[in-house]
Amino acid sequence: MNKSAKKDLYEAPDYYLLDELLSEEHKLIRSTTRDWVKKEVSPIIEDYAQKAAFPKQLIKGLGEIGAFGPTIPVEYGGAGLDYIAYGIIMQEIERGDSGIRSTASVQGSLVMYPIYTYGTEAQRKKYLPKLATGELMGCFGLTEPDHGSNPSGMVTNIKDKDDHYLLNGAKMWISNAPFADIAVVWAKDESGKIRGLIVERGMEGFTTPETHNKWSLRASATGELVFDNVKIPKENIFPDITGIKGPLGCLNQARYGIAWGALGAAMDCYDTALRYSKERIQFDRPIGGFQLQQKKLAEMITEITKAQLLVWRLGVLKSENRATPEQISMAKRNSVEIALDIARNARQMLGGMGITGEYSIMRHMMNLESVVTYEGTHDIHLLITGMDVTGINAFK
Ligand code: TGC
Ligand code: FAD
Repeated sequence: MNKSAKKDLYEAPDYYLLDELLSEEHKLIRSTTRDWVKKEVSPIIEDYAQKAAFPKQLIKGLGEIGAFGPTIPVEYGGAGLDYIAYGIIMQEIERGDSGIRSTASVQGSLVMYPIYTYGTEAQRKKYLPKLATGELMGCFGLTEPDHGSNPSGMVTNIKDKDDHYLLNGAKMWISNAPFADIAVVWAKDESGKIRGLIVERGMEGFTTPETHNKWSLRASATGELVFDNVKIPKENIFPDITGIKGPLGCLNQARYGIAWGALGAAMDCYDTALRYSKERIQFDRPIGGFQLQQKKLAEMITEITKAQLLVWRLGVLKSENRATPEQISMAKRNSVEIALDIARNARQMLGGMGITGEYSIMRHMMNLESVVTYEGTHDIHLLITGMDVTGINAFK
């Protein structure tokens, strides 16, 4: 067995000197996050993934490194950073594990972002500072058992009962649900308009059964949200946003983070395979000396470099408020696709060792099967690009 297994020796590839595009602050944020991942995530993550448990003890540290709501203004407990910084944080965390990045994405992009963007001042003050530290954890309920890619068809509903709303329905595949203190939930009102509301754990009729037997994102907790005549105080609704553009607006934030994050997983797989290829001897030479293995490595670094440029440019556009949802879809889809390809090839390069938990590759590969599906499937993002370039809707 390779002696370096288990020890986190990660060195990030930067083939085109893209560090020169980053500010000193970006680099500082990156090294802080990278050090935290090496110290807190790498030593324990394989164990938690194997036993299919979420390492709750990481929540406090995630809050401390600014992973929860990095772009939310400081006055609400966020870090007030730009989108490159947010991307870098997601990249470094997912370099450790997609499930831990999921927790951060959901908290920042799918819970804090809608409360900040659509919420009342009272909702912002009540929830955001505690969400930023991890004192409160949130989840995001959009997907339903019969409405995944087509969330507009949702059947979860609210009825106006004068002094409160009555919420009924169910959400499925919800990250963080089993332990979340609050849920941002999307439901239809009597007129069929989609509304967003904040549901708190402890409200009567609200339960969050955990989803078991996942082969992917095993270190992330996934569950259902079940609403059986849950009384929601009127002050818990987002007042002005209606329609599917409300939740889709949040998805833009999270998909952007995934575009950077999946690249982190790809970079970890590449780095691991490169190191292994120089150490592993077969036929009296390092396997990295064989053309077939060099082809794999050369293609990996080419795709990583192209994707690094894509997400960097997207980050600039996003910081300038010029990134379109369609550009975000392209980057999410591309990063996850290349990450999955790289993980599969890197795994093969490690031979039998590649299937073990001694290395991170197989865990990344299995995690990425969720990442390619959630936040819009690979197909859905392709159709978004297709519609954007042709002007023709091929969804329905
Ligand atoms: P469509 O008719 O195309 O549009 C309706 C309205 O919405 C607007 N819109 C957007 N607004 C903001 N951002 C976007 N990305 C938007 N896309 C569309 C659109 O302009 C229109 O506005 P208006 O003013 O004219 O009303 O909507 P549709 O119902 O046909 O749906 C389109 C489609 C299929 C692309 C969309 O529904 C979709 O993206 N489906 C995929 C579902 C999805 O991504 N679910 C993710 C669930 S959350 C999750 O997976 C979290 S995992 C987290 C983790 O663990 O990291
Ligand atoms: P379906 O929509 O049933 O799709 C099945 C297949 O059909 C896919 O290949 C899809 O691409 C294809 N397809 C669908 N429509 C079309 C079309 N028009 N044209 C061509 N092909 C099509 N959701 C949340 O709300 N919150 C969360 O926190 C959350 N976390 C998740 C965590 C995990 C681990 C996973 C696996 C999912 C999570 N999701 C969450 C749900 C996720 O967003 C959905 O799984 C995803 O949107 C796809 O929906 P579906 O699984 O119902 O697949």
